[in-house]
Amino acid sequence: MIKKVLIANRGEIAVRVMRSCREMGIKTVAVYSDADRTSMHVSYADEAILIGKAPSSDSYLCIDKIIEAAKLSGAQAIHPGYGFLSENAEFSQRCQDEGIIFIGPSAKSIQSMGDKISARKCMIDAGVPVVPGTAASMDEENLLSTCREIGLPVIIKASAGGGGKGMRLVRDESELIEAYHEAKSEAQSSFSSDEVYVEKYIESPHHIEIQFLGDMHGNIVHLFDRECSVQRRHQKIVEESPSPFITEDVRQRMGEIAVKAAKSVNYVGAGTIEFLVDEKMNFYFLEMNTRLQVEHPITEEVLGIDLVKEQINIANGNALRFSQKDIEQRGHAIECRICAEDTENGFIPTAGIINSVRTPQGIGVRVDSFIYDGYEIPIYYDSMLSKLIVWATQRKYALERMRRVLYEYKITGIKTNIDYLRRIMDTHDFVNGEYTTHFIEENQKNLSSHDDNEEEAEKIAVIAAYMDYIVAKNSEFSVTQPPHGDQRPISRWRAFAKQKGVLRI
Ligand code: MV4
Repeated sequence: MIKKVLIANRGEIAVRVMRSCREMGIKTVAVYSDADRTSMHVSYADEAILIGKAPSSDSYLCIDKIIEAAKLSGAQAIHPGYGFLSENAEFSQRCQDEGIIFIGPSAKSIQSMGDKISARKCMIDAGVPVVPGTAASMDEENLLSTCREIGLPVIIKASAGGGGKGMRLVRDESELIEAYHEAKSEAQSSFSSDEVYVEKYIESPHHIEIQFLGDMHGNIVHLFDRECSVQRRHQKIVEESPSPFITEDVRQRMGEIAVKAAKSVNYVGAGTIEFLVDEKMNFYFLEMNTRLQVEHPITEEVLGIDLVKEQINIANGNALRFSQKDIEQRGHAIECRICAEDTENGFIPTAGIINSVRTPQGIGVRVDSFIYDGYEIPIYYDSMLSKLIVWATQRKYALERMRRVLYEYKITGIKTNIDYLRRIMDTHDFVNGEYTTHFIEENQKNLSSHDDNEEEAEKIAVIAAYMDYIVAKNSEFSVTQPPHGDQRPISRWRAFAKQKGVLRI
């Protein structure tokens, strides 16, 4: 029985994992870097161990230090979260060799799914539909003939890749050789492997994934779908469940295929199978993720299942606590990723001190976060600060709720993408649930901020006028500054509002 878990991660996911541990009566051990002394995951845990300098390579990616911390603290298990060592086969193996439970699949599973060519091969053998393409590493001699067989356009991908790196789209035969060499050299420098393969390019696909769980007794269940097509440069921004695109019939078939895929590799733990879904709702295996994913909460909200608890239950060697017929999607969930970034300046990450946080609350609202008033965001890690998750009985109500909580969320001191997310929630295609992976590029105009200035000026004018009225009526009333939002003095609001021509008094 696991009584103490070391969480080999930081940020919101470390806190998220600890919350489930606490409910289960399991002690938690945090590990942290120099830059994370004041991080929330450190204060939340029962114990915390400093493991090194700020760069991840000296701390959160250091297998030896994390194993040592587990031994020092007497933790029987390690939860890797997402990112960092979560899909590192060597780490999973080291845990096993040291007699520590890795809360995740075996090194073998991680390895075979990490290599995209071998993953494709596994899936073909299992009878899972994959994108038409090559079954082996691509060499230059067979390149042209293979691409003619598949038919243009094709996409060249790195076998060790994922997430868009080392990927090249080829629409014309004349571009083929150059794209091939570019993909190869990018793959080499990013992943130290220049193995590439070729797939038919699916135009305007949806990115839809199926969550599943497998135990050590051979039981596998799928946990339905998540629509993840709102992405920018292969970074997901918004996810929702169920997908507004697929029909019940396609959803059932995708679920069954996911179970078949997981069974064929004797999968143990929580995993996700990603599909590309074309306009005709044909779906093709894309990748299998062998970790708990950032967007897992929308599945939890729709199913009422705590995925971290299930992971721990599986790691304890217990059988799954439910069967497929017990699992039903109820209502609709949306997640927005709140990031410290400047959406007006190429989405560059913004560092600095958070002055204040007003966190949304209320029915159907969940905030997975690790920020607090006065917290300084280190420059060394991911820019994601929190995840805003809403649930409601229907999609349209979930959308209304998301708009409301994005309004309520106020983070001052640093720039965030909250206004950008609000614009996504107001974009026609998102509102109607009619979007593909091209949503962000197709809506760049709607999503840029120029409209906001007018709206803001109007609000400022109203506030300024109201303040004037109060001051005139009662000179004892002290007008200072609002606790949140615009921290400029009243005089500057007035000047700004006047300049905009919206203030008449
Ligand atoms: C594709 C594709 C179209 N056809 N493969 C992007 C990242 C990596 N996970 C796979 N990706 C894609 N693979 C074929 N055969 C289009 C994409 C793609 C994409 C996929 C999911 C979400 C967003 C995307 C944005 C651009 C391209």
